[in-house]
Amino acid sequence: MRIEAAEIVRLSMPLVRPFRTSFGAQSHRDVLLVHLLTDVGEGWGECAAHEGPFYNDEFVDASDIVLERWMLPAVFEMSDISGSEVATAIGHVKGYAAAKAATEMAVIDAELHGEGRSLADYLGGDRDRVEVGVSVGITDSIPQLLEAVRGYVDQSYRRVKLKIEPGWDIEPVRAVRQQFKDLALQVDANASYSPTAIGHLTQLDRLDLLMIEQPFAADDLGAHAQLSSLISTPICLDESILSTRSVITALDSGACSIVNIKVGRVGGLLEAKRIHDLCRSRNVDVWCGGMLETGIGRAANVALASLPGFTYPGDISGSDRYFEFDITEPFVVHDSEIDVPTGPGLGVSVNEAALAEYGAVRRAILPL
Ligand code: OSB
Ligand code: MG
Repeated sequence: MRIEAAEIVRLSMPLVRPFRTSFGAQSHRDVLLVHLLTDVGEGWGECAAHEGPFYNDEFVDASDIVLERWMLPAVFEMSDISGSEVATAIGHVKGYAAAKAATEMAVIDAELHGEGRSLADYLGGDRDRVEVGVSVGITDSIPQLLEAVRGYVDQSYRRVKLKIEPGWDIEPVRAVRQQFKDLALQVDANASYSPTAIGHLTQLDRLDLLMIEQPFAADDLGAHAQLSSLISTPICLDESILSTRSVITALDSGACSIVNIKVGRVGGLLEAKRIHDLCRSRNVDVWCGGMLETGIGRAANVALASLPGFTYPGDISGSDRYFEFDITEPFVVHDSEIDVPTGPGLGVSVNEAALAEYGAVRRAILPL
């Protein structure tokens, strides 16, 4: 397949409610899309990077530059490219996993349009619906948190993830647990604790949690292994997992027993699949993380989560949990599940009017 034209599309989408984590509060998503025209069809990819370098070191204006100057020209130069060759074609760029993932996603989407094949089928998905959950940000008070969780439970979500940080952990989580006895509950600290908090965090073990996600720094596998040895609640890693290599290191060091897979953190859908395959061969549970994606990135996440090793619900909520309106047909949650798209490629179409309503800025990158 040959790429004939590429554009970068940027837009800002207000969130229906601010999303607060240990690394800050966000009131909108600063979206970057890659749009390709090829000889077999068009393709879209979404870059999961956010406005600032606070979740990890990538941020969307940097992803934009790297895409324009190096990644898109590298794939454009190849007279014949397929999705499986993208990672190698742009592998000389260090880092920028979310920009890499967006490039690969757009190429795969175009390729699958040419074949009339769905992304779930291409990746090896084996179910029509996936179980999902919702990630609930830090609130100003426990009553506000209980009200937020109540709203999501009323919308049929059966699994809730609570964001925690030093000063917002045992008490709010215990309050939610006391009020929602049957809710599948887990917490995510986004690397906000120092290893000196290990003793404090062992108190979470009494709250019947599915898992504790990334309490310590991305490069501190030792602290995760230590906490893991003291409690029976599984530790899950997010920020620490950058590739199949880092999964092997993490598992071998005892730092985690569950892996959060995010396409934009590991450099693409195909590396995400390799991580899934590796974990499956070791009987390690995985689940699909989220980065507040639009319908484009969400379609990719849903397809990925349809693979058989995704044994916990994903951080893949309905479009209405994030945006007043999505830029594709909305993803809708029924009974804590989302249908896996069956159409070609990502299986969603981009609504050009919605892009315009969000004030999308489109820049032709190629041909120059
Ligand atoms: O750590 O999982 C995370 C959102 C932005 C950055 C990091 C994370 C998250 C979420 C939201 O938890 C998950 C979602 O997309 O709903
Ligand atoms: Mg996380």
